[in-house]
Amino acid sequence: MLKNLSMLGVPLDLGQNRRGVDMGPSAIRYAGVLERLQALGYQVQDHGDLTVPKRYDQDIGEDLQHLQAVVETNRRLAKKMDEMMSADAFPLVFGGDHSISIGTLAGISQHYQNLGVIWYDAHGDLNTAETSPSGNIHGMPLAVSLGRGHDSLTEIAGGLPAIKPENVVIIGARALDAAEKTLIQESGLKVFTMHEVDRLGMSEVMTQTNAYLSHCDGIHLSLDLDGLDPIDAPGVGTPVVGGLTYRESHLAMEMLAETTDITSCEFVEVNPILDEKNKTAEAAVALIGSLFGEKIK
Ligand code: 6HN
Ligand code: MN
Ligand code: MN
Ligand code: MN
Repeated sequence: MLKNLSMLGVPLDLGQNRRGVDMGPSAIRYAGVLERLQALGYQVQDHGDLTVPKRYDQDIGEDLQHLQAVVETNRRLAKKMDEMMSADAFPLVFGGDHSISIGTLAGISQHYQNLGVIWYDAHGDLNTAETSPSGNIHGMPLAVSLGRGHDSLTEIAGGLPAIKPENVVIIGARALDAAEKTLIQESGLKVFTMHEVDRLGMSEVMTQTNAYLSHCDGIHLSLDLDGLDPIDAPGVGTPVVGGLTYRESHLAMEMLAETTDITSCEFVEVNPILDEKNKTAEAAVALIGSLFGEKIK
């Protein structure tokens, strides 16, 4: 892994409708992410937080809520990611809600032929305006990155899909909408639902994930904290019971550190207003520690 890291916060909360996730980057910084990475020997350049527009009253929209603000933020984020990649630093991004993946993947994917994506999440985030039960764009970023969705969202990656379906692995899914299940079947996305995690164990899931993505020339980890069980990560806007434990998640990060060459990552959906004493931000920072090579001995 590169020893130079570029850290960026994206305090966007308009991809969903619970306030507070815009404070995610602060909570993660407060939980000591910088010190943790420096102690591991990394040079970290903190780019601060991307400026995010306020809610536009005229931009509510029913099937694509706050579309204009989400598009504007992700356009600028894609540009920023591109700059960070060109400076040869490993990009580490903090959300904000998961709609920011539209911009991170749009910017990063330009630098690879075959970017792999590990989507660690309770959800598939595979909705479009037509299938979404909520109109919340944070339920759509994986679909958009695969080239499906409203033009103003897919155009952020230049009109071509940022990623290919055969380069995606979803881990921890347990709340898939009907249309998301159909899309998974049709496009052949690799999914380790909680059922598979239970049957195989996290160790085998990570071994198979590594083998599945071995042809990729870069691998982005998109970790939604709601992939974890709400007992371990209560500070999220869309919690789903029956999730990945803190220990399973640690093992996943440790195995990525040992065998899978992750080339960029983001930690999203930390909402300190819904949290218990910054527990979720602290879980995120502990997982970041493991991902970047922290060991028990
Ligand atoms: N997230 N599938 C639901 C929706 O509204 O589309 C929930 C999405 C949650 C998205 O947690 O990033
Ligand atoms: Mn999310
Ligand atoms: Mn989720
Ligand atoms: Mn998500």
